[in-house]
Amino acid sequence: MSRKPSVLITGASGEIGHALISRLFAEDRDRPIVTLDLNPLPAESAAKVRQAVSGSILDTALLDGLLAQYEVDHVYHLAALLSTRSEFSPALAHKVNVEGTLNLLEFAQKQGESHGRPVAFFYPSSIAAFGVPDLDTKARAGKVPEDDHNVPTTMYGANKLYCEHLGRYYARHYKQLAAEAHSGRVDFRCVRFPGLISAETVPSGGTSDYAPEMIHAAASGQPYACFVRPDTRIPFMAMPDAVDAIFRLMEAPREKLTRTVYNIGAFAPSAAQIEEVVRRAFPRADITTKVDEKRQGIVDSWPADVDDSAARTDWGHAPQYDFASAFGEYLIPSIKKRYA
Ligand code: AKB
Repeated sequence: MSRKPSVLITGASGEIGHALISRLFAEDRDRPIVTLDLNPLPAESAAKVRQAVSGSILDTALLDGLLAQYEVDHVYHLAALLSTRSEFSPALAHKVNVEGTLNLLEFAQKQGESHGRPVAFFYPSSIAAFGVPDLDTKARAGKVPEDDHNVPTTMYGANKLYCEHLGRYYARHYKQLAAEAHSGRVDFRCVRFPGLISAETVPSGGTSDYAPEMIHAAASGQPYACFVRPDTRIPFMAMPDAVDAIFRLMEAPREKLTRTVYNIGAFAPSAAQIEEVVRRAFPRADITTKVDEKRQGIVDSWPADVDDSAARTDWGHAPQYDFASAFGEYLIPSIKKRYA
């Protein structure tokens, strides 16, 4: 039982969770962190949290138990089935991605009602929320703003887009016909992440995974067949900048935020450009291209880049790494050390 203001992270065993726990722990060791994931937390993360709960975000009894046990005022709801995985099990994806998010929003609403303060709720949406109809439109669209091309083709993208709206509903319109005001208990803050690349972990189940897979395979001496055409382009970001964006958004004064959902970008290389830097760093890399037309179709429906001017203006989004420094100063040196 902890009545100290606490943090709840779902999906904490995933890529973002790993980096987020390290940063939250480094910033404030006294703030209890509770995690919820089906998979066990890696030992390094487990050492930094108050309680690592093994369980599902669909288990409302478990969530009610956490509600009684902790005074949560920050939720980072990272649990999700990613885009490729979701296409193989769309109904399960809907359950986890939508019903799971609804459960967490309800949890945050109840927490806010019980301790009387708004619960800051971070939700990672994705460039998958976009759906660009064809490659000509993608080339013409350039940096796409948040409210354009919101017609995703994937179950994951549809889930993310809908949950963005659910979050806005809880933050601004919850039970709008009730006699007493109920909204405002959930302070919903969301970014649409581009593809993320971490030096420490390899993602699984996503469709932007070709970039991290290529570099980790090259560093570990494994052959890699890239599943998209060399000219394929979507935005990417180095993991430290993703975590930095989460912190900046969560720390921003509420009155500065003009939206609940923000695009964020950093760099937008083609697959050929990624392959070139990877080959330069690992001259013996065995990289080939074997296009998977279906996964290619998904990546082609995502924008080549995003307009993140609102994030830069409202809460100071300022990624430290561009394409050259993300690889040259962060990914390649750290990954070389990791696989040495
Ligand atoms: C995926 O590929 O599904 C994710 C994403 C772009 O949200 N990495």
